[in-house]
Formats: sequence, structure tokens, C-alpha cells
Amino acid sequence: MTMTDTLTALTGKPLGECTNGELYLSLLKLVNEKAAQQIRPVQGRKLYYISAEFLIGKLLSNNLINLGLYDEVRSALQSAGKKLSDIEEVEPEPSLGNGGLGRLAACFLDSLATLNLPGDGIGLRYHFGLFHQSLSSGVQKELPDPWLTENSWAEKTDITYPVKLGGKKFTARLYKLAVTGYEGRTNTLNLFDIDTVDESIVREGISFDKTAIDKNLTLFLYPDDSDEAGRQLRIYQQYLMVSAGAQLILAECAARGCDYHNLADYAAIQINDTHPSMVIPELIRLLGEKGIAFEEAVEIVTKTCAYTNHTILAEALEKWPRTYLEVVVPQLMPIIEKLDAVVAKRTKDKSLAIIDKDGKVHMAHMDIHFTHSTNGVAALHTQILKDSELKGFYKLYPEKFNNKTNGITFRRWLMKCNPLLTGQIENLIGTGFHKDATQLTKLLAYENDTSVLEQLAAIKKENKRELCRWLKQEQGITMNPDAMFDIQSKRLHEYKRQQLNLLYLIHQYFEIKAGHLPPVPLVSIFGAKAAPAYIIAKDIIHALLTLSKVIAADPVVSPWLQIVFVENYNVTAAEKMIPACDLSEQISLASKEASGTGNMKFMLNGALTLGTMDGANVEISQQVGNENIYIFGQTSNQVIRRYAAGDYKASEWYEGDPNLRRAIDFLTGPEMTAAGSSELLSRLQTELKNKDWFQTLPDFSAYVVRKGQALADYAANPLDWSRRCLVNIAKAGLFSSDRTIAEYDRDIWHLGK
Ligand code: 26V
Repeated sequence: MTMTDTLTALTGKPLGECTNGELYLSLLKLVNEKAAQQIRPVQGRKLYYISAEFLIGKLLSNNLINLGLYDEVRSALQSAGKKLSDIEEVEPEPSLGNGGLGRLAACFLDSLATLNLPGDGIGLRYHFGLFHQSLSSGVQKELPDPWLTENSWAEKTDITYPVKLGGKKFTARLYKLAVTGYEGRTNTLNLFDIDTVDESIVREGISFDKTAIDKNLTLFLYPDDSDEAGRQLRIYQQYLMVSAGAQLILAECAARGCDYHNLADYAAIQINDTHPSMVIPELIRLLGEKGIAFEEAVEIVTKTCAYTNHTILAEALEKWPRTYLEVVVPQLMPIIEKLDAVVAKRTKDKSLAIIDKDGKVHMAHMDIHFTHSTNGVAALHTQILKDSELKGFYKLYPEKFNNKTNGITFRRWLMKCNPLLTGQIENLIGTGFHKDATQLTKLLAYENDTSVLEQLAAIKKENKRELCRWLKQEQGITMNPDAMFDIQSKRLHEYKRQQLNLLYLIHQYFEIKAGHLPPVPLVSIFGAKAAPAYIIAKDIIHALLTLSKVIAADPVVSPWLQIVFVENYNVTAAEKMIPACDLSEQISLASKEASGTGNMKFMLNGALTLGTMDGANVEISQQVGNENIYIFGQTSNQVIRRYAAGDYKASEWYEGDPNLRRAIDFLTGPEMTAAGSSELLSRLQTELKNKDWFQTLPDFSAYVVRKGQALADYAANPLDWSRRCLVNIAKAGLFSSDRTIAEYDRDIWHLGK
């Protein structure tokens, strides 16, 4: 049967007569049928990756690629006058994550299935994922982002588990989403929900009654937790996930012959950051119900579970007041207390306790004590955990600590998002890199091949034009594809330092006005959402939007400088932006970005990195060599020392550097306040001048110099720029999540088949 016949059988009428919506539904069916054929029985240990976030993005094209159907489907549609890209538009994006942590979980599921490893995800079926960002009036507004349609990828099952929340009984229902591997097996993403959630309680924006948990439990991803009800709701969500998840794990293992004493032979559980940490006491509780004594249950759980730390930011390490846990999960508190008593026997160091003197429960501490592995997500990050943040734990359990540098799936972040580049690479080195990313080093043979380098540059140009077309259509923005495209896209956070980029852009504005023209026009593109209650982050967005207006209205500056803020940055937007990037901004304060994964995506798509020695930038620079990356700024040791000394004074830097002072003063100058809100702008100015917790000012001048160098190199020798892009692509193999997953399996999981 041809693909046209298959699809026609599914639609029930000639393809040319179908709407894109009808074709989408048929393709969804086709994918699910084909995926089901690749489900394999499990032998030995199976992984359960528990995560509050799975930022899976749109699934149709990716599944078609992984199942080997993409080309056939595309040509069948083409002969009927239909375009696969139009059908993709019909699919809503499941934005079930905030950023890197959730996207990593999605990449890991892809790699597990591709490597033929048995590994399922466990998470929540949020009705609205991360909010939809609107920027219409110069400020961010949050709106619900629905993704669930009648026929969604997540299929409802009859499988339910009882879960007690706040002493009341609830029923968790399992939804299953097929995870296809590239020429591999099909695994499952298990998402839990309750039937009583009521979308109609959403009021203005994303506000809703936070107390009615039967109606709101899985309504939103990470609801605003700036108040107590929001924080408690987060714990309710987490417990729903881990309790239903733990019951699912026990049921699946029992069905395969496990008697619970030998749970670790059947299951490996990876705790993705601290959001799922309650799975530890919950499993101990459930094993107790099966007749297993506390001490043995602790041993079983420790052998089964492993923990990944994704941040060293103190405010992001979850510590819940015990009074909250007593309300939300009273059944766990006695177990957590017993675990705390076990810790007290192991060490006298009170800073390693689970429950501190103020009655706060430290979730990460529970993870480290009661799992067999704690890993960081890039070499530098793991080193900092061992040397400072988790030093006491490292002393107690050196054998538990290990590094697993993050990775990304090349199926989505090269083959799917950049077909032109993929085609060129295939022509040069074949298709082996699809599953063995290290083969990309074969591209180095073309380092001095002018026609290859010219073609690479032409592909970049075409991707830039494509981004121009898309942004014209979406936001009515016109951009010059001959300019350098510089992109900073990631969550908005002060440690990531979008404000450093902002200060640079103000500086450039002054330079251009003074007649110091840059060697090439610059389009500075941002994509970023700020957490709804994060005031300074929102002020940074406002400042960028305002500056963008000021520059656009200036006839002298605008031919040389443009700021573009992509509204509602998500996976779909990332797939359009990343292939079109020349310069990738990875400018976090050294020591603060655990790894970063956007840095890897940009590199793989032939952008050069402008970055600090932070997170995986360190490993990227080792891979490509200093001449193929732009590194600047303080080192992590310098930063850590400065924090320890506590003697950083932003005001001294402000006073000491006239360029910096000029840029910061400009925030509340007449041009900016005429175009934006003086209240928001001066709040940001005050923060930068007097606090600047993430040390933007000390890195400012080095950043200006390094970025100037990048612009000069880009303009002076396009062929050499292209050569350096080629080196970046060739050396990106290390950052495949296939490599990361193989290492997790080798060192931590030891999965069966
Ligand atoms: C969460 C919160 C919540 C409270 C307010 C401040 C704050 C700041 C950061 C976070 C994120 C915590 C976890 C996280 O998303 N980490 C990211 O994980 C990625 C995958 O390992 C990694 O590449 C990023 O560097 C890291 O920031």
C-alpha cells in the first residue's frame, strides 16, 4: 500500500479534499499505530524518569522522522497539493516546562527510545502548560496556553490510583503518550491528572482560585507561588505525581514478577531536580503497606533512586515549611521525621539535616542521603557542588557524586529544525551522524574547502530569510538578513544577564550616534519569558521593548541596530530561531548556569558562542578551541571569591566606568521615559546601580570588547567565519543526549532490554 492509500484510508476521502485539521488527525492516528508496533516487553531494569516538566514541543514531525515516515508522508501530501508545514501549524505546542530542565527531560526520552533502552517518563498532565506570553503594550502579560484538544497525543487510560491529598481521597488517572525512538523502540510518557479539574475557573489572565484543589490541581504548570496558597498547590501537584507514579512503578514491577524486596532489580528511578523528591518517603510508605519494614524499605529505595541537581541558586533549592507538609501530605511527615533521625545518626553536621532548626524540610538533602547517586549536569557545575554548595555531603558520600554533562537530541535540534544543514552534512559525510553524533568530526576534512564553506554560509542566509518571513508574518517585524543575527533566548533571569546585553545595546546606540559605526549591522534577537511574580525580570523585558522602540524611531541608529523581542518564546519558536543565528549569547554570571542546553543547540546549528566560562560553555570551549569561541568575563572562582568576601559594590563600578554610567543613566533619560514607563525603568536602574546581585557591571567592558571583536571578525572575513561555524558543528557530537543517556545507563541505571 502506498502512503497516499494509507492516508486516504485514514481520512476516508481524497487527500486533496481534506482540511489541514483532518489531515493532522489522520497523521496522529498513523503515528500512534506505527508507534504501538514498536513497543517491546521489558527484561531487567527499567528506568522511570520522574519530572514535573517535560517540554516536549510539537510532536508530529518529530515522530514522523523517528518512525522513518517523514519523507513518504511529505511527498504523499505534496502530490495532493498539501504541505506538511501547514499541517504542523494545526498542532498546538504542549509547553509542559519552563525551560532547560523540562526540555532536557524531553531530549532524554528521545534518546532512551533511540538507544533501545526501556525508560518511561512520569509527570503531570497540565491542562495549560507554561503561560502564553503577550507583549502588546510594552510589558509581559500572561495568558493561558491550552494544548489539549479532543484528540491529543496523550491518550486517556482506564488506569487509576488513589491519592490522598490534605487527608482527602482523590483519584489519579493515567494518560499515556507514545515516545518514539529514532529507528528504535517506543517508550511511554505517563502523565497523571484528576477528572474533576475545571478549566472554567480561570479568571483574568492566568489567575484562579488556588484553594479549590479538586478543580485546579493540574490546571497550570507551576502556578504562581508568590503566596502561600500557590506554594501549597505546588506541593499538592508534586505529591499527585509521585504517589501515582510510585504506585504505577510498583504495579508494573509486580506484574513482571517483582516481590518488592528486589525492586531495585526491576526499577531505576531518576529524580529530576527536587520537585519529585517526595517519591522517596512515598515509596517507603507504600513498601510499608506491603509489609516491608522501614529499615529495609530505606535500603531498597536508596538502591532504586538517583537524583540530579540542576541548579546552585539557593532560592531554587526547594525547602518546604513542615507546617505545609503537615497539611498537604500528613501521611509523609512521620516518615520524613524518621529519615531525619537516620541522618542524625550518620552525621553530627546539622547543616546536612533534612529538617532544619526552623522546621524547614530540605528536599535536596533528603535526595542526597537516600539515593545512591547525585549528579550535576556539566563538569564545572559538578565541581562547584563538590567544592562548595554540597561540600558537606560530598565529604560524607564521595562515592555518590558524579557528573553527567547535558545533551540535546540531534533528531529535533538538527534534522527536524534545520533540514538544509542536515542535507548538506548528509551529502558530505553520509547519515551515520543521525545515531552516532561523533561522526560529525568527519566534517573537519572540509575545513579549507571553499565551496563547502560558501554553501554553509548560503544555508545560514536562507535560514535567516526564513526567520525574517516568519517574524514578518507573526509580529509584522521587518529584519535585514544581511545583518549579523545575535540571539539570546532562554528564561528571563538576572543570573542569565539579559540586562548585560541591554547595557551593551544602549552603549552601541551611543556609539552609533557619535558616528562610530559598527563593521556590520546587528539584529539583536531575544526570546524570554519572565516568571509572573518576578518583578525585575519583567522590568528587563520592559527596558528591552522600550529601547527597541527608541532605536527603531531613530533614523541614524536604526540602519545599524535593531532589537527584536520574539513573543511567546517556546520550542516551536526556538526551532525557527536557532538555525538562523550567527552569534549565540551565553553570558550568565560564571558559576550560576548549571549547564545550559541552548548553547549546544546554537553550536550544532553553526553559530559561534559569545559566552562566559560557565556551565557547559566550558566544555564547548574545550571542544572547539579558543579561536572558535568568544569567551569573556570573570571566572567562576573570581565570582565565588567575590561573593564570599561580600565586598561587591555595584555603585563603585557605576562611578568608575563612564560608559557604564552613561548606559545606566540612559534608562531614565528623556528618550526612554517618553517611550516607556519611568516607574519600571527607574526600578531597574536602581537595582543595577545599587545591588546588581549577579555582577553585571564588572563584566561589562570585557563584554563590549569581545562582542566588538565578533562583529569585526564576521564583517572582515565571512569565509573564515563560516570555517569556524563548521568547526563548531563538527565538534558538537559530544553534546548529543545519546551520549549523556549512555553515560547515565553505564554509571547509574544499568538498564535491561
Ligand atoms: C527555578 C527557580 C524557581 C524559583 C525562583 C528562581 C529559580 C531559578 C531557577 C530555577 C530553575 C531550577 C532548575 C533548572 O531549570 N535548571 C536548569 O536545568 C538545565 C538542565 O539541566 C540546565 O541546562 C540549566 O543550566 C539550569 O538552569
